[in-house]
Amino acid sequence: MPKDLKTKTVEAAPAKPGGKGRKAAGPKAKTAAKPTAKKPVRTKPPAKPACRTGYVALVGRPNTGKSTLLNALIGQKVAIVSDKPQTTRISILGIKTTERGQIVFVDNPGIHRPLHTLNKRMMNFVYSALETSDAVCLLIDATQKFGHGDEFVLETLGRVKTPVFLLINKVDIVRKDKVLPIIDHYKDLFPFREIIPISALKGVNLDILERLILDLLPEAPKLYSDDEISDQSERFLFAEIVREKVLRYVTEELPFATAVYIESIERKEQPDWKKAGETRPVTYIRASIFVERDNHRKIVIGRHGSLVKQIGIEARQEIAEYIGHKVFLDLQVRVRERWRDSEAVLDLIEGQKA
Ligand SMILES: Nc1nc2c(ncn2[C@@H]2O[C@H](COP(=O)(O)OP(=O)(O)OP(=O)(O)O)[C@@H](O)[C@H]2O)c(=O)[nH]1
Ligand SMILES: [Mg+2]
Repeated sequence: MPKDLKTKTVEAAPAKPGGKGRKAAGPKAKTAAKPTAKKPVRTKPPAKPACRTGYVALVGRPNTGKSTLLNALIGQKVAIVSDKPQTTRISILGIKTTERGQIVFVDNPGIHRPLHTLNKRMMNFVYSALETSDAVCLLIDATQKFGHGDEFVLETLGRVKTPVFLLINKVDIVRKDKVLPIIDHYKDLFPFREIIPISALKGVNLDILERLILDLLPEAPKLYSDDEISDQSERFLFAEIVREKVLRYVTEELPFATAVYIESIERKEQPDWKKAGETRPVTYIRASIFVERDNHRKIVIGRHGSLVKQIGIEARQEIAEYIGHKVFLDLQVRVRERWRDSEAVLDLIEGQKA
């Protein structure tokens, strides 16, 4: 890969006050303007800065913190997060509207070598995000050693023609002296526009990232209204919330072999027993958790149904908080053999996003 020494690096920690950073204009400013004007001066209103808008793809190996970053940048939970790899399965938009413009972040599945049809579809989301975005943020995990997976990621980026930021994530849990060798290693591997150590979890350097992205986005009108934050439907979000709770409790093969399908969402008005004659909204949700084998089903159900009950409690609470009223959640665990290779099941699950 070409060497490019122009890659710029942002410091891990913000400059200390009084340190080496650029100083604000001091007393000099006082002497700058002499009141000499005799003629009336027509002051033009300052030109409104151009609105900058574009798509920014978040890519990287599974588990590097892309969805955590998306949520931190938007300031609200848009994508689910887990400590299991391959959590995100389809691209999700997070729309950030600021005074300077609109950044449409595209969270993606982690880059990996695909085995099942599900994984091929996941990678297709990554490829199309890379092709259609105005900039790319490649996240790496500062706690992980460079390996074959990272080589594969860099190969995948070979097709990218737009600026690529390298974000060294999770710097909150590595010693500062571990970050510099990572920067040194990566800057010779790809012509990154900038290399920025960040912590998606703690919000470190995200303001700098946002500013640098806006600097390079094209001047264009906004694509979404100011109050829109994502492109996903409520239905898809609810399915994802259930899946996030499943991922919290399952291990080994199961995180990869589980999918969630929302069968129905029904909103009803029910008599409010606190206020005579009035009603209150209640939402009834029926959801299926798909697994591939009967032993998977037994694990997800748990002893006397204890695990599926716990998953249901946590998902119901979060969904109720999101919609702001009472929710009933009916969860069924169903076996769908080899669903990861079934176009029909995959269509069903992806179709929930529309
Ligand atoms: N300490 C620390 N942990 C982080 C940070 N960012 C993410 N994590 C953790 O890393 C794990 C993976 O985070 P995700 O946001 O789901 O990662 P992802 O890249 O979206 O993963 P996939 O969707 O599987 O590709 C979770 O346990 C997060 O809490 C960070 O800045 N610091
Ligand atoms: Mg993710």
